[in-house]
Amino acid sequence: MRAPIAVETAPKGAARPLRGAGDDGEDRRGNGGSKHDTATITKPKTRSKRPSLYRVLLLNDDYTPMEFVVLVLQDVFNKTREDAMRVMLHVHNHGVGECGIYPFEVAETKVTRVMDAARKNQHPLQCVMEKQ
Ligand code: TYC
Repeated sequence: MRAPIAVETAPKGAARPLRGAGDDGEDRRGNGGSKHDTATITKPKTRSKRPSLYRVLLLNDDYTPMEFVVLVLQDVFNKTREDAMRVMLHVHNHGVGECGIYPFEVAETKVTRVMDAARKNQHPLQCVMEKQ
């Protein structure tokens, strides 16, 4: 007759280590995840740079009606009637004036809209952009 083998058992509810010798590393969440799961955030190698800005300018001429210029400034550059009038008069008196400052593609679109409207209405109004 053999002697009974003593088996040491932890009391009910006692803490067990998460990972014991010989287990497979899977955690006990039952989702196949591992307690070694990691998320890696890599720092960009180059820093993102601020976009270059461009000034959009209106040029004076002797023929484009003042009212047309004011409407363009309101419509394309979202100016109030008062601001549009001020910019138009500045261009009229000084030959050139700033409508706004924008990233390249926005500036380009605004220049195109002004030039398209001028051509459509047969006015010689000129609008240009320059790197700030
Ligand atoms: N000089 C124009 C006139 O007397 C008005 C005008 C203002 C034209 C601004 C162009 O960008 C301009 N009718």
